Amino acid sequence: MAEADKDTAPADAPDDSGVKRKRDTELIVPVCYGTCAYWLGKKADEYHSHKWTVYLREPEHGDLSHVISKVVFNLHPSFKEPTRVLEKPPYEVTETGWGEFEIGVVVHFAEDSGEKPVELLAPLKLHHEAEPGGAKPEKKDLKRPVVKEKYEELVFHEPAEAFLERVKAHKMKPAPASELTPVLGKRDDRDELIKIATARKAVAERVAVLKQQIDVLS
Ligand code: SLL
Repeated sequence: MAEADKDTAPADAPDDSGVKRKRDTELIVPVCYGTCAYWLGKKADEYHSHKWTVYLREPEHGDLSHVISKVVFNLHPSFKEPTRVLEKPPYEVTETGWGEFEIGVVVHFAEDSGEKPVELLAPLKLHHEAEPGGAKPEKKDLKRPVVKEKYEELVFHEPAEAFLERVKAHKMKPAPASELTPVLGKRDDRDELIKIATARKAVAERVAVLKQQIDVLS
């Protein structure tokens, strides 16, 4: 260990649950989640006008099963068995329906993280929105998928040491492909997301170093 800490608690001491945590450190895991919907056209009926998928993924389509133990999607109660549990990637649920609603996306983490689950909300979008000031969506637009995706960073503040070491040493493999992979792979904001993720990671690392320097000075 580098040097003794000036706080009363010894550095990297186990917390109440007995998990040894890495002080002054943040582990950031970026994810994208959202919905992708298609109008069923001729196949549409009153209660099934759209086919949609709700998903959570790694921005570069990597496999996050070393961090995530399961993802629970909470659908609207009008669906049969609305609680859907996905224990491995692709973390996706595909359904058909008629209406929009908010889907709860509860992310559970690997046992050794000692972290509580996190709930995200994915608003299901079935219809193209008219661009502000732009033309109304045309008939041909109905065939294009409606993708509503959000970018989020899962931030593990003072992560469990064993978890951190395991995640750092892990070589990410690609997630299994799904019907969504080609649709989302083509999205033009993908490059932008990767740039944001890389920049934020660099900022977080810099902040961690600065915090350490402040601790040494104080
Ligand atoms: C709305 N608050 O009124 C929303 C509810 C519910 C959508 C939307 C069920 C499909 C099925 C379905 O699409 N529910 O029964 O298979 O717009």
